[in-house]
Amino acid sequence: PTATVLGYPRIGRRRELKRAVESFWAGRTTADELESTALALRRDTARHLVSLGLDADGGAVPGSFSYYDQVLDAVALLGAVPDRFAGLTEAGPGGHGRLPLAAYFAVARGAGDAPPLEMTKWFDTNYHYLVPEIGPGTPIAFADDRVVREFTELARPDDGGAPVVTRPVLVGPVTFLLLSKAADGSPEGFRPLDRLDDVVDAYAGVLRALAAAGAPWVQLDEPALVTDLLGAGFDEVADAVRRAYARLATDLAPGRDRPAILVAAPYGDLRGGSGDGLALLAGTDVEAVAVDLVRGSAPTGAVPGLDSTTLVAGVIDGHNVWRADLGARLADLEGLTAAGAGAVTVGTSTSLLHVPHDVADEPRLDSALAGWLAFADQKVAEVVTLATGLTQGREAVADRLAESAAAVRSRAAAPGVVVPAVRERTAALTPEDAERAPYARRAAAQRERLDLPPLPTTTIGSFPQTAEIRAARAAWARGELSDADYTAAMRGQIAATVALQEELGLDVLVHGEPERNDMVQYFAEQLDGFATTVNGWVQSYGSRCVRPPILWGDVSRPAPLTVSWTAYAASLTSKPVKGMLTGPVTILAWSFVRDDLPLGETAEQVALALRDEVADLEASGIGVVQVDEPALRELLPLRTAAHAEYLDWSVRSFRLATAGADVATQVHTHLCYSEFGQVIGAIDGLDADVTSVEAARSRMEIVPQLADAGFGRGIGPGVYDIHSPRVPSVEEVTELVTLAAKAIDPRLVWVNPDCGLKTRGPAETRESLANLVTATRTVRATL
Ligand code: THG
Ligand code: ZN
Repeated sequence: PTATVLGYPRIGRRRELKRAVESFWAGRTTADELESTALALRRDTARHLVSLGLDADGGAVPGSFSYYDQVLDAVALLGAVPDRFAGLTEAGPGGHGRLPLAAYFAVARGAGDAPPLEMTKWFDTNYHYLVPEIGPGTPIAFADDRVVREFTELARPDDGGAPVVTRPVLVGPVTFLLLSKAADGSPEGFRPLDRLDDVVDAYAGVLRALAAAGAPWVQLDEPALVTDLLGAGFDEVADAVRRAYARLATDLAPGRDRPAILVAAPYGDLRGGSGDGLALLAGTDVEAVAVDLVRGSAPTGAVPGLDSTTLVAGVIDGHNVWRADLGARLADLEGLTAAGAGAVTVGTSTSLLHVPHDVADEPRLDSALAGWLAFADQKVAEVVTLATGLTQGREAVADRLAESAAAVRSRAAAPGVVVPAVRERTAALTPEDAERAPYARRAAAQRERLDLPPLPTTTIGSFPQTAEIRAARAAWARGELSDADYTAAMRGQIAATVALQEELGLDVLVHGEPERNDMVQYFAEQLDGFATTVNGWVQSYGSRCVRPPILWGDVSRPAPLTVSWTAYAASLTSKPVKGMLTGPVTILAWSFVRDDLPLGETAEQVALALRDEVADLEASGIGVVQVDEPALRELLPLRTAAHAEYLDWSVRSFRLATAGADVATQVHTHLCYSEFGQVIGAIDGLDADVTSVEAARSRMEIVPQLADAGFGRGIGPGVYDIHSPRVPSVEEVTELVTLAAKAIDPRLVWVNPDCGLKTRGPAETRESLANLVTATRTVRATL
């Protein structure tokens, strides 16, 4: 094929899959009903992609469906199920343990006492995958032929509709193992990659079965080649790739024993690390290599072996929503052909999983802005246009090139894209704007102002978002609830949350955030420079989705964002109330960011808007302000060489947001998703007075790490794992608080849950927080 995409959203344009899966979980539908809904969705999707211009018969349409997660799918394919779920498997083809649908979801979500696989961020995206647990004895075989069945269902449909010959997409064997962690109880020194030969053998079985079913192509995703963050150096990854693809590509006869193989290396630069990943792949016998030409660089000179390999040139951004400059991209493609690539296929830089379905589903977007955007469907059309231009010449697509050029021009000149007052303010910033007074002075002033007990207790900010709260917000959004009634409803919630915290005896209170749908969307809705969508859902994990705002212009704050809610809460209590803001890095990480301004500069603009909000909170009498940065780790570049620059602008933007605060104002921050190792220095660099972090599951592991790094400010390691409905006992919390107070100066320790309580139920929240306060009082008495 001359045009393809590396993957397509699977949740459905109206989140059909989410609804079907959640209804199965709730017991409202059977596994068979779920399977048939999913089949209909896969058929519609594949035929839709053909209608957008992808070939129906050559493997151009990706078979990238998943019920929950593509890494979990690989676990199921291999039957690589941790022991605690072994009882849920049944015998599949070849007698290996296969997961029925209910068991597949149990591995993702936990079952009874068996905790689910851990979840973590997928490369530098807001998508989360499930972390496989691989030990020396974990079963690994070709255990489940779902991928073959899904191919056959579309290639030979039984609904009388048009067939589509798809290209099944699997996580590649090397990446699968590098994303895995060693199963508990593995011997010292064991690494999942030690099981490469077993995984490759199983994949060989899959490829044989796909060839037998008539699949012309298979796609194996190996983004491990573009990152330095998976704990293996280039030489080790290269060695694994050579071994894996010698067995899969060389030993199996193409066409007979296997489909043609496309190895995809999305999310980064295949050539930008310590070795040349493109030359490595071109040197194997795989038929095609997909490179990310948005993040990565194109080959300029000859690459040995590339003349006999198809290059899938990822020139259309799968990670962002801007309409491409097609003329410029066509020039890039023409350059590739000139540089000696064999055949060139036009593709996306990554799967389109990370963008919403269709701009046409956004009736409320400003029409000029809509014209600058490309969601998944528009991107498929762009790829098809470029392929036509490449094979038939520019004249064949002259109209579409002209439209694209006009959109690019209109965007560059549009009001709001560049706002001189915003640019002047960032240009005038000085290093002092990012500096607060020395910590010792701040700490003394804050002690005097806040008068907190040792081991102060607090929460991370959000309280349970009950059905009642969500219904009120939705009714208001639909115009069915007046502003006054909505304000009254939210104030009622805030008053109840404040009363609850006083009753429980917490020391620093919050208002509970009933007015916020999402901690980024809430701010984006109120800041100039952002737009929000109605149907722009993107899968975050499993059935959960987010609607990332679109940051299209210079950012400013037309009016205070949070002050009225926080000040209302403060008016109800004599205890300190903490103002709650989302930090600049997280606002950027969870939005679609502009591609016409360096991220660091956009971060400065957001930081200054937040700085003004901090000042307004202070002016209304608020003495504690928290600026959350849960995504600090997520945006860490995949290449180590780029870390210093990133950490520099990200830390600076947080400091710009907070450094205007008075010495007596206590600045808090909050980080989640563990994996703090690479950002410990940056956590210190934020210079917050108090930092709360996720720590319960790792049993306070981060506290000694911070102590070793010389961290000397307030630290609140989470003592209550809010990802589970379990109520932690007083004994458990006592033990964790004691552990923390031994690992670092106890005068620095705060006691709080791991994260916000928005997803928890009211009853378990009350009970858990009561235990947290009781435990803290016990430990206080021993100090
Ligand atoms: N906001 C955004 N991104 C995030 C988080 C967030 N990424 C990381 C983490 N938190 C992901 N966690 C979640 C948790 C819950 C949901 C989504 C991501 C969720 N979504 C609702 C759903 O799919 O039903 C829809 C929410 C809505 O109505 O807006 O529950 O907090 N941006
Ligand atoms: Zn958190």
